[in-house]
Amino acid sequence: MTRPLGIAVLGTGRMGADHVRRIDRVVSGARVAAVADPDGERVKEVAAGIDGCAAFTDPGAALAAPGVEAVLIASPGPAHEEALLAAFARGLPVLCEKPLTPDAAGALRVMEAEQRVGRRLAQVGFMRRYDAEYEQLKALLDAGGLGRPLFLHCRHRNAASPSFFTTEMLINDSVVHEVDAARWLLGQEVTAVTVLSPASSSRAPAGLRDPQLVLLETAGGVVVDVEIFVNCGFGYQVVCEAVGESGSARIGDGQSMLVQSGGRWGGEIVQDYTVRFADAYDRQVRRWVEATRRGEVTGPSAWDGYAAAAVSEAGVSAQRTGSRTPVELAPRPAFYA
Ligand code: ISE
Repeated sequence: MTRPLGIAVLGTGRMGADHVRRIDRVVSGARVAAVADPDGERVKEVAAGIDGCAAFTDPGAALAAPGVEAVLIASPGPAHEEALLAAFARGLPVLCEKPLTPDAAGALRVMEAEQRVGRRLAQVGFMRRYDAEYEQLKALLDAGGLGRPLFLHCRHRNAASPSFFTTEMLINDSVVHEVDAARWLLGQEVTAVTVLSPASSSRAPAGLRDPQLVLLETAGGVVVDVEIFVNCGFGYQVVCEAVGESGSARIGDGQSMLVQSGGRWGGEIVQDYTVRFADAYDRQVRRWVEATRRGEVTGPSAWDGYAAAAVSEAGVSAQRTGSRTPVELAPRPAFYA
């Protein structure tokens, strides 16, 4: 293929608009052929200035638009299943923002539909797998550099949560990243989840239980603790320390310029995930475009999306009951081996 890959972007909110900009200006070999969003004004604004980009309020119309050969789904999680099934029906490869679906049953239906097509079409947007520091930590663990892993200590902090954020979303929208990162880094499934909630921060909007401590247990006996704090106020931080039998390694401390002046020293804390993970998002979309042009799917699969959704479901139940909750995972189909 010599001409650019025509992509339809579904959802032009914050992430969708960022992906449109990325495909249009950063990634070569691809172009935005269509965009769709229920907000008619917004979608027109996002399409304006992009050559040959059609704007729709109906996602189905965007998939059917001339020149569309692949789809990037960046609409809210509850809209993903319908969009994935519509893309599969047209045989279109998809990069779907996380979560694949908010619930495990929906993710199972997505896997079944993909298997009916008979070839892999979906990649899930777990972009941390494309972050340089995460890649380094994965390489170290895979090479046995820390010995057998025992713990992952994770911190995931957002400056502030959006107005629509719910207590459940702390798990299925935020901690879902640590769930995928833990599965990927360790090569092990998560088997049980426990959630502890301290008294909520006074910065948390009314009704939101924030922060929380989420404990994941894995099949190989690793314990992963995640502090999730989505209204920490001071910036965006994602830290992961792996502890093994022969050492530890930590990523995410941020390496901004160190300034010493006026009797003080310090640097800047990034405020946002689109900044902290900008390179990872670029690399993710670039590799997806390259693989799609070769007719391949190389990134996290619908199985990874399903496994993360199953852990999230156990996590939300653990939030409600306060009890340690086993993860119910269907057997992995050979299709996703
Ligand atoms: C958001 O959707 C993301 O994916 C961010 O990476 C995460 O930090 C944030 O908590 C989520 O709401």
